[in-house]
Amino acid sequence: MTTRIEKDIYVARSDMPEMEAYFSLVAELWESRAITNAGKLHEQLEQELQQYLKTPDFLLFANGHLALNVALRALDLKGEVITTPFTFLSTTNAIMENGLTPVFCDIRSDTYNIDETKIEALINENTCAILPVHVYGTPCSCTQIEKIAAKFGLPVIYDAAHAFGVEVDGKGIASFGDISMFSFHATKVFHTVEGGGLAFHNESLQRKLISLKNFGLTDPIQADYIGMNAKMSEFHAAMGLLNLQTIDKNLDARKSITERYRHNLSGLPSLKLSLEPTAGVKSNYAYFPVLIEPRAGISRDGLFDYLEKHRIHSRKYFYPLISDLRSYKELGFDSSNTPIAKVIAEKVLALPIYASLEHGMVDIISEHIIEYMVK
Ligand code: T4K
Repeated sequence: MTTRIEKDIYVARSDMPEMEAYFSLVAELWESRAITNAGKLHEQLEQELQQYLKTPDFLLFANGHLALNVALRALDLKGEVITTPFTFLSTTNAIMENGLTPVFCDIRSDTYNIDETKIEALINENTCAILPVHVYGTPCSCTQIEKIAAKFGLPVIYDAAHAFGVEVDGKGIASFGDISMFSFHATKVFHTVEGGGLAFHNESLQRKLISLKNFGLTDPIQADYIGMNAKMSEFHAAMGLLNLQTIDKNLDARKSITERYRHNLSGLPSLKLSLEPTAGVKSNYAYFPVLIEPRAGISRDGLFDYLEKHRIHSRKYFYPLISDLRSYKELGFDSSNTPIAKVIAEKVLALPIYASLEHGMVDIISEHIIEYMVK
């Protein structure tokens, strides 16, 4: 018998600052009426995030997707971009929206990130960039990827949407590659409701990135580029400033939830936990994915349905693979070229994790999983 769940439990739940603190921070906007276009709060958040992420340059955007789109546009790329099919649609849509062609590389079965040993075989005269994703916040094999990139003179743009606050040997995750994109969507470890950012260490990019997110304007009466509107408002920046005050406490809470799940679920037949962070990695515990090995009466979809019935809403992040989605399949993309990614996508399930998830509820979720898995 499992404990009855009285309210729905979702895969993520937005952290919210104290309501009064938010209202008092935005109150001045009624006076100033300067509510968007690089306002005061926006500038403050940009500076605080640049420090928190340990990156020399940092810019805020309206959301992670537009940030990635602008990053690709700023590099003036043409041709093929090597990336992973085990990601959210945003990654590859940003490539396509820039008139580029994604080339899917298979992933590693331990980290679910792009397999660096398979990148070089995909490089040809049309290759213009490598776009790896730190899936679930687990760092890619950055050093090896960058060695390959340097050998062929290719830029590396990391989709770090999941990797806010992750560090490797004391260095911010954005210290790798040419540009890293972070998502500050409501479902993320750190959020601004909607929002995103680009971290980079090539100062010459700054002017162009700022211009591209503001229609391409380079001064009030001149535009050097064809840009878009990807600016963050003051109301979003205010949410970010307050959420940044509690981020370390929230990351600690996520760590202890992760440990609780690991303790409850380790050794279960047919259920594989993901890798523990390797030495030197400061994780952000953004997601808690498990793999379900199918056997008689047990499957990932079966567990998903069972949990749904009991008001636990897990998610199949990232199933189907991008190359199996109709919009990509119709263009001729073929998931059989990435067999490991295909298998992982069919087995993976992301369990609920967010800072305010109580340990008692982690135990109840685990109880339901055990009830389903142990037959
Ligand atoms: N690259 C990667 C690798 C990404 O994963 C993403 C976004 C991006 C790029 C692009 O970044 P952004 O442009 O989004 O900044 C969600 C998010 O919308 C998306 O940001 C995220 N990745 C993706 C993995 O997940 P859904 O469709 O799963 O979200 P949704 O609405 O079903 O929400 C999941 C759960 O979160 C809900 O059941 C309840 C909770 N929730 C949701 C919302 C919207 C809240 O607690 N508060 C909320 O406001 O896409």
